[in-house]
Formats: sequence, structure tokens, C-alpha cells
Amino acid sequence: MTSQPSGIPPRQRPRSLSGMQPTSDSLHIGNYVGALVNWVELQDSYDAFYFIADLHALTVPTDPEVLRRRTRVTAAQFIAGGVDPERSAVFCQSHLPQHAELGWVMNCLTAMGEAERMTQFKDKVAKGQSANVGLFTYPMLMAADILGYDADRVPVGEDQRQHLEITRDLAQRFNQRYGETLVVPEAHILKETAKIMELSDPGSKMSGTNSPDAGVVLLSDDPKRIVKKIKSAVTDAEREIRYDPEHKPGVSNLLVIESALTGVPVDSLEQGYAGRGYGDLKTQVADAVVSAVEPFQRRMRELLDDPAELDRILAAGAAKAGPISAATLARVKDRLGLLPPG
Ligand code: AQP
Repeated sequence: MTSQPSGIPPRQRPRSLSGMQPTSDSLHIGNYVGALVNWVELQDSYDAFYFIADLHALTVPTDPEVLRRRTRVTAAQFIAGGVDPERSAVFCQSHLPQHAELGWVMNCLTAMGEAERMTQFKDKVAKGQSANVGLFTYPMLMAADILGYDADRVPVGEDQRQHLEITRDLAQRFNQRYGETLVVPEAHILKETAKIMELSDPGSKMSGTNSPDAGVVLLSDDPKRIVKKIKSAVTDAEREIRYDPEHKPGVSNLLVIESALTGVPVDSLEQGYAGRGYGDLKTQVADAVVSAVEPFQRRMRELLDDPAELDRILAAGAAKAGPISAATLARVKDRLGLLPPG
């Protein structure tokens, strides 16, 4: 467990925490193998907190009905992917006002230049996303999400590494200025699956909001559509199937997806493909994805057929998570010198 500041109540087990935005109609295979699979694994040894980042989703203008639907879909997909709401708190970020309140404290702790260095913000603006102040301060709200739960480990994909680093810097800064108050978290990023690339452009990260339809496998895609997308994946002009992300990014991406879904290490897959062609690789990867996605989709449909039960799960998750972030916020406010209410 991460060393615990003296002001923090003792805990039986370390904590893991992460979130995903409900910004598209479904999570994609990159969210799944890059993050969700690790969330599920950490449940065994950590007290786990997994939330739908609906406040972060407001950085992209979305129709209210669509946001409501996507929020329930995201919750259903967490559970269909193996998050167990009996063991892990599954909740909506917006249900607990302490996220936004602690986010303000993080804003006030962050230097402008520090925020301006965040590459995700710069990339999104460069790609033409209209920037609002919420998008600019996204990493500070994310820091609040994590620090509010005294999280030890944060399972995320590679794209979140810089945000994790600023979170650590902010926790250390707060502790230096005001005394040991916040746990400094560690990122949990598994090397190979940390960045799943677009099928149609293996030079770009697979993204729910930025990738073209042909480049992204959604967990809700019909199996026939999945097969079609994988068969059309960009590879290269050679014939050899080997893991070499620099020279063969398309082939390497397919190998990583297959390995993550089947549990067979990439080097064993390479050996199995010796002397075979890209057609075989694509068929096998498509089979692996379809086999993983079919039971996932059945479970997702069951959950979405009972929105009241989903809402009950989210309420129970908030009831479990809320007192923890409320206690951290109270500790932070006290250290800052904010008077308690009368
Ligand atoms: N391609 C990816 N490979 C591995 N992990 C990934 N993650 C996202 N894309 C990949 C991880 O999934 C978690 C949720 O991230 P998110 O909610 O930011 O999802 P997203 O697909 O990145 O969503 P957007 O709306 O499409 O955002 P942008 O525009 O940033 O891509 C995180 O742990 C993330 O690392």
C-alpha cells in the first residue's frame, strides 16, 4: 500500500479508483483491454471505486437525453465487463458534489503554465475540438476524483499518464504546504495494452469521440460489423506476422488485442502464426473479439432492460463512496483554513 499520511484513517486494504466518460454510445475495445480488464483484476486485492465521469463528459456538448442514456450504458458496460457492484462501488461522479468542490481546490493549486502543458488538451484543440474552460481544467477535476478517495492505484491507459503525474504533483504540493493530508497515487498502466490504436490508422489512438467508425470496435457493435472492421484493418505491405509496434503498428495492434482477450502471450501468438498470412491473423483476432463481446452484450442487454436496478446499483455505489470523499474534503478544508459551517 502507498505510504499513508498520518491524518488519514487506517485501512484494511489499498484502494483502486478509476472512471470513464459517457461520451459515446458505447465503450470501445481500447477502453476494455486498456483499462476495464485491469479494473476487474484489481477488485480481488483492492477496495475498488469505479465511476462514470459524467461531469467530465460535459466538456463535450451533449444532448441531455443522450447523456442520460449513455450514462446508464456505461454503468451497464462496467458491470457486463466484470466489475462486481457487490464488491466495488460503481457510481456517477455527479452524484457526489465533493468531486467538483475538491476540483476547485485543485484548480487553485495549479499554475497556469502547468495546466497549459497538458498534451491531451493541446491535442484536442489541435484536432479542432472547441475548447471550453472545463476541458482546460479537466486534469484538475480528475485529480480531485482520485485524491478524494485516497486512492493508491489508478488503472488507466497510456493517454492518462500525464494527468496522473499532475495529480501526484498536486497531492505532494498540498501535503508540503498544508501538512500530510492526501495519498499520492500510483498509475497502473500495463505496457502492451496501454494504447490500442485505430484499426484504420494504427498511428492514432482508438478513441470514442475522435476515431472514424471503421477505426474503432465498439463493445456494442454487432458481431458481423466487428468482423468487417477487423478484416478491413490496415496492416502493411509485408507478409510476416510479428510484434514490432514501430515498423508494423497495425499487425502489432491486432496481436495485442488478441493476446489481451485470449490470455495467450504475444510471443506465443507470433510462433503460432509462423508461415501464415494476414488473412489468418484477422480471422483469429475477429474470433477472439466476437467470443469476448457476445456474452458481454447479453449481460449488457439484461442490465439495460432493468434501468431501475441499474439506478439502485449507482445509488448504492454513491452511498458507499460518498462518506469517503466527504471525509477527505473535510480534512482538506480544515487544512486550508476554511471555517466549518456554524
Ligand atoms: N485506445 C486506448 N487504448 C487503451 N486505453 C484507452 N483508454 C481510452 N482509449 C484507450 C482508457 O480508457 C479509459 C477511459 O477513457 P476515456 O473515458 O477518456 O475514453 P476515451 O475513449 O479516451 O474517450 P474519448 O471521449 O474518446 O476521449 P479522447 O478524446 O480522450 O479519446 C481511460 O483509462 C483511458 O486511458
